[in-house]
Amino acid sequence: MRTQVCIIGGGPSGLLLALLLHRAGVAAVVLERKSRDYVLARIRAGVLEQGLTDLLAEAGVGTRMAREGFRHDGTLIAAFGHQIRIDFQALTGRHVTIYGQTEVTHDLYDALDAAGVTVIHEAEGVALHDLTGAHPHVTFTTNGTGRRIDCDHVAGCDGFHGVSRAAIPQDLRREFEHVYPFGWLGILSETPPVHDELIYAGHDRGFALCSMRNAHLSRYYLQVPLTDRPEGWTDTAFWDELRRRLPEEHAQRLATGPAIEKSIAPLRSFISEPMRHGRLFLAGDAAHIVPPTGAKGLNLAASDVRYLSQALIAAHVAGDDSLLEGYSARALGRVWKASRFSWAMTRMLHAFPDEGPFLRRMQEAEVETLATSPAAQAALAEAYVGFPY
Ligand code: FAS
Ligand code: PHB
Repeated sequence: MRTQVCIIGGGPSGLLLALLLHRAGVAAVVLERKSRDYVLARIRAGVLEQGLTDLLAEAGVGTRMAREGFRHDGTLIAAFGHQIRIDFQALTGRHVTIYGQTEVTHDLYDALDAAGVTVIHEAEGVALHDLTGAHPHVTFTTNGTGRRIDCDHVAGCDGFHGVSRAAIPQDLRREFEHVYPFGWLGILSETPPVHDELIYAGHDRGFALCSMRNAHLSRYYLQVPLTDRPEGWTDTAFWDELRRRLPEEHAQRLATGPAIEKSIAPLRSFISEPMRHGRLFLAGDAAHIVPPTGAKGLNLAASDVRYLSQALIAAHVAGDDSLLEGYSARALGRVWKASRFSWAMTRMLHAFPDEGPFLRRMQEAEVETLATSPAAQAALAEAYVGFPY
């Protein structure tokens, strides 16, 4: 088989890239390790920056999102006795949209099916070859049969645990990592959200986040030790702990019910440079991971895909490789700024008992500053709604 761009990974990065390329007349094939059902069963991000919603609309997959997504003009930061509403609209003129990543993935799959773009599922043993030579190609197996795709470029959209990043020789990669000493226990419940906007709550007992998917589906998270397991938390224990970490007025209003999904995700900050090696270009979690405190993971995948799709289209349609040459530096510029924001939000609102009372007072001072400084609130709002592409 031959194509122009072979995309490794059928998550949001790979699927959106395939759709944008197809709409510009650039041929692409997506190789996904898992089944479609497995990919569609994942519960992940929920907050979409305007840059992402605009890109999805441009890709022709904005209709259901516009109908079912929720526009949020602000969020609540609750810590150290303060409740600070960050007014995105007043401070930046922009908003975010609440629409689950699962729904984005559904919409992308539907659009790719309608466009007739090939997505090969359960592709095993994907390997990248001749990335700096004249015949870049990808090999893999499906149902035990060895297969090969010859291509002009490879897009590594296969997430943190994929194979693409490792195809860049170790001595050419610079990796930056910070692992946080806790995880997030997340649940999904068929209950009305506790508040009409998200609540990011800091407490001596640990961080809590109140999010949602729609008026009848809530998403909650608790900071938990890395040694915890989801099965070690009963629903009752979860709800009781969430109430302890929320301001009283919200705790009293909390509607509880059975968890329909319960999982623990570790938190890390990770960036691998460069995001290019010969004919291979990385996008999304394949190149970087952020703690979800800033709601940036999916949104950074989107800006990578915007830049990479523009570069590949220029190369294949106009024969201009200049954007490909500049892709890694351009993408990393936005990645580092969003990574700093995600790290700062995590540091401000989580409990770090091993770091002693000085850090706790620094966190308190940061929240006090946020409560009293319009400039500090504007800086948080600017980063949260998303830096310009
Ligand atoms: P993805 O990991 O989504 O997709 C990569 C795809 O490549 C997967 O489908 C995988 O099966 C496939 N793949 C892997 N190896 C392969 C191989 N060798 N061959 C072929 N295919 C291969 N972000 C937020 O903003 N907010 C959140 O709340 C949030 N929660 C998260 C919770 C969890 C548990 C995780 C893991 C991530 C979370 N994220 C969150 C971040 C997440 O949304 C990512 O940023 C987003 O999925 C990035 O999309 P992709 O780059 O497409 O990577
Ligand atoms: C979510 O709804 O899953 C979510 C929202 C905001 C975050 C992280 C996760 O910062």
